[in-house]
Amino acid sequence: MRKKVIAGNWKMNKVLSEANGFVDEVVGSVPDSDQVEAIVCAPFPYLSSLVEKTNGTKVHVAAQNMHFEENGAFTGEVSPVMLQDLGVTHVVLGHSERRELFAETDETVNKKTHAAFKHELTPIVCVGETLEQREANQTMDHVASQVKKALEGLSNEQVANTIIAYEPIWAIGTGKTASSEDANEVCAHIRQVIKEVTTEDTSEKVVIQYGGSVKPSNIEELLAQSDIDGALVGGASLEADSFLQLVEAGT
Ligand code: G2H
Repeated sequence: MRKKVIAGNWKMNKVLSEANGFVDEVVGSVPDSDQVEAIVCAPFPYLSSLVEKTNGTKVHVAAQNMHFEENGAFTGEVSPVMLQDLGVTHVVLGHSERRELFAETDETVNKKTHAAFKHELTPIVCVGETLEQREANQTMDHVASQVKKALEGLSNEQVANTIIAYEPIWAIGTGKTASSEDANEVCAHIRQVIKEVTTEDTSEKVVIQYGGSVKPSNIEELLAQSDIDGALVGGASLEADSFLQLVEAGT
């Protein structure tokens, strides 16, 4: 039985006092359940403070990106060594906004998944199709290709510990959600692709999230699907009340 993983992706939002206030409110109220894991994906400047505040609680802290190199002349970048040193546990990789706006490629995502495991960070690898690709019936092939490339060269054990977030780009921040059946169909396909490149046992362990306009009113229906094991949530994760409702839905 896979646990549900609810990750709030704040993107480039909040100032430090708001980030701290959110976590202060949330840590005491997240359900004490082994069935659900709560993760806050915060901007780099807040990670240190949030790790300290969540120490010993059920809330995990994730970065929203990182470089694949450990150190060096990469002005403006943050390395996996730095994240590990801070006590960050997860890292979002290959979000469509990074792929579209910051030239992230399948190749760099793959380098980053390897770097994440090297530094004991759990990667949350984002994949998903554009509206054009969906309309051209390319969703399954495109997503399969992104998943295979992101996981290339990982051991089965590492794959089993990877979180995949399926986020159709046309559903991100638009208020449009894929129907729960459509989302599940793609998530099941992702599991099948993972099975083909690893083993059935490995594929059954992988947590596959859905992302794209998830909110308290649609989370239960999504989590009721056979292959949706959680959600990567943007807009609806910014308020503590809403985030807690989303986590509660996973219990
Ligand atoms: C998709 C999602 C979080 P939102 O990017 O990663 O954002 O829930 O606002 O669509």
